[in-house]
Amino acid sequence: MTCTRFGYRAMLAASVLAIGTASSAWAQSMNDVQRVAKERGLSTADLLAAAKTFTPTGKIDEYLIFSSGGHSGQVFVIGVPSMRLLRTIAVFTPEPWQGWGYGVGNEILAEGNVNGKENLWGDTHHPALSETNGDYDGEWLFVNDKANARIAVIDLRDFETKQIIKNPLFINDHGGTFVTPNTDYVFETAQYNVPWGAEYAPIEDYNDSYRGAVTMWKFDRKKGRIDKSKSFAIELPPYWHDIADAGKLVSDGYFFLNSINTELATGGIEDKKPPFEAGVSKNATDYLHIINWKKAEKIFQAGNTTMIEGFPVISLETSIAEGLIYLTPEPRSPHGSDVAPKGDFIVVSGKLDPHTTIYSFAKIQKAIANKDFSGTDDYGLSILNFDSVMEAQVEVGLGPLHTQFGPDGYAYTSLFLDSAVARWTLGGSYGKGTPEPDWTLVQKTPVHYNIGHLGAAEGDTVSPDGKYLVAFNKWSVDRFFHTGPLLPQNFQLLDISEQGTEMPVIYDMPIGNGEPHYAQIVKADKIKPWSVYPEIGWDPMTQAVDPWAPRPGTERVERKADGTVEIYMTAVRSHFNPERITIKQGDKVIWRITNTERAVDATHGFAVPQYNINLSLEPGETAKFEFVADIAGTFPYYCTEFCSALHLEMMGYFLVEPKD
Ligand code: CUK
Ligand code: CUA
Repeated sequence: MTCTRFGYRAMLAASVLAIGTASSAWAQSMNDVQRVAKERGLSTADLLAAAKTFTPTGKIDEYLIFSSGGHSGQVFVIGVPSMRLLRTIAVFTPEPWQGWGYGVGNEILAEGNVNGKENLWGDTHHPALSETNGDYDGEWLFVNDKANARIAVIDLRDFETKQIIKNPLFINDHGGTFVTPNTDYVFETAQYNVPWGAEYAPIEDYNDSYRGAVTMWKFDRKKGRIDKSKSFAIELPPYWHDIADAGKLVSDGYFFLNSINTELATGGIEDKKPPFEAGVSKNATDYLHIINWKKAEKIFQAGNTTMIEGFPVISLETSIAEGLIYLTPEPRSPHGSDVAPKGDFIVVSGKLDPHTTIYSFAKIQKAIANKDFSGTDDYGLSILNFDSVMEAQVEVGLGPLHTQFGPDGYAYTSLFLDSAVARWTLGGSYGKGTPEPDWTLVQKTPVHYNIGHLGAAEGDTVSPDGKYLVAFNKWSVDRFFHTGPLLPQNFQLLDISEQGTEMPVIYDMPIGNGEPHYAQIVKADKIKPWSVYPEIGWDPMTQAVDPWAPRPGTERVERKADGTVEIYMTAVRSHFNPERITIKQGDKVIWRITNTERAVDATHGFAVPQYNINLSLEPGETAKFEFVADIAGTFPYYCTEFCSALHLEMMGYFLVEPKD
C-alpha cells in the first residue's frame, strides 16, 4: 500500500510537471483529475480514498457486509469497498418489493407469532453466517429479533428467509445469534428476563420467579431449518445476559457469555428507587459465563432435563452438579465477548472501564481443574479466580464495546464514548505478527459518531482477512444532509491494510432504513447464489420443483365442487395467462403463478388492488397464495416490475361478481 501511495504522489507530481505541455493523454487526464479535485475541494487524501473505494460499473465488490437492520427487522447486504447497498433481505418485517408478507411469506411470518399474536416487525441485532471449521462457508445466515426472542434462518442461495422460530421460554433476547464452529447449534440468550414463557409474576418476585436461559438451537443443515425437537436450553441465573461468542479450535465446545445486572436491579425510578441505568451498573464487576456446550449436549441427549413450556431445560442444579457453567468477574458493565482467531483468548470490554480484559482459555481450564475459585455466586455457581484466568489488560480508551481481529496479531476495539476505533496488539502466539510490543495500544482512529459494533473482514473467524474494517456508527450528526430530525446512521469504512499507525476513514455510507448493530464481512466469492431458480416451477419454500406449479399450456381456472376456485397462471414478458378471471363474491381462491422466464433479472411482480396482494416472482419461481374474494368489484392486476417495453400491458382483470 505504501508503494501505491508513493506511486500516486508520483503520478500527481508528473501531472503537475506536465501542465501547459499537454504532452500526453495521461498527463491531460491527470490534469482533469486535479481540476475536478480543485473544483470540488478534494484533498489528496480524498482522492486516494476515492481510488481505494470507487468501483467502476460492472466491477463486483470484493467483500459483502451482512448487517443487522435494527428495528427495521431486516438484514442489509452491502458491497465493500464500494459501500453500495445491494439488497435488503426481508426477515421479520413485511417488505413489498420482495413480495414478503403480501401473499407470499405470510406462513413464515406467522411462525413468528408471539403467543398467538401477530408481530410484524423485529429488532435484529446479531447476524451470524454459517461456519465450517470456524470459517464462513457462505451457505446460511441467522439473525435474532431482540424484541420478541425470535431467530430467523436465511438461505444464501436466494437470500430469502426460510424459517422464523419463537423462543418458548423467554420473550426478549440479545445474545444471539452465534454459531458453533460447524454450525451444529445456533445459540440465543435472554436479556431482559421474565418468568418462564413470559407469564405474569410481580416484579417484586424477581429473584424467585424470573429466569435467565440460553437456548441451543440445533441446525439441520440438510433441511436448512432449525430442528426444535433436537434443541434445548440451559437455565442461568436471572442476570441480564449479553453478548457471547463460541469457542473455536482449542476452545471448541465452549462458549463465553457476558452478563450485566448481577445486582438483580428491578428499577423503580417512579418510587424513588435507583433507575435501571444506576442499579444495573452498581457492581464493579459482573460475570463472564464459561459454558461447556458439548457437555450440555450430552446431558440433554441423556434426558437429564426438565420440560418447561414444552421445551427441555437443563436446570441450574444439574449444571452445578455437572460442572457445566463457571463464572469469572469481568470489569464494569461488560459488553462484547470475542474469541481470538486461535480460540485461545477471550476479549471482554467493560463500557465503564477504559481497558479491554483478555482471558486465557488455557488458564481457565487450569483454574477449573484446580478448583481455583474465589467463591460462588448466590445461585451456587463457582467463580474462577480473576487473577488466575486473566492474561492481560490493555488500556484502549473510553467506552470500549466490541472487538474484532486481523490476520497479523492486531485486535480492533470500538470505543463508544471516544467515538474511535482502537488498534492494539495481541500477545501470546500472535506476538510476532506486528512491529509493536505485545498487548499494546497502537493507534486510535476517530469515527463519526458513537460507534457500536465494528466489523473487520472475516474478523471473527479462525482466519481474519484484515484489509477493511467498518465502524457501525450510531449517530451521523453533521456527516450528511439533514433528512428532518431523524438522521441516518453512518457506516464508515476504514483501510486497515497497513501495519503500524494509519487506519484512514475512506468512505461514509448513510443507513437510512434502520439502526444496525452487528454485521459480518465475508469474502464475496464464498457466497454462491443462484442467478435464476434452477428450474421452472421452483418453490423457494421447499427449494424444489412444485408439482402443482402452472406451466405453459396448463394455464386454467378450475372451479371445484366445494366452491373453491383454483387459478393456474403463468407470467412471461409481457403477459399473464389468463388475463381475465371472473369469480363470485365469497369464493375461496387458490392462486398459483409461475414465472417461466430463464433470463437473469427477468423478475415479474404481481399486484392485486384492494386485496393487499403483491408478489415478486423471480425467474423460474412459482408462488401460491390464498384468500377469500369477499369484496365484489373490478380489480386490474398488473406486473409491478418494469420488465419490458410493453410492461404497462402486462395486466389483467380480476372480476368479482356480487353475490346476488
Ligand atoms: S449490541 Cu448494539 S452496539 Cu445489540 Cu451487539 Cu453492542
Ligand atoms: Cu412483468 Cu412488468
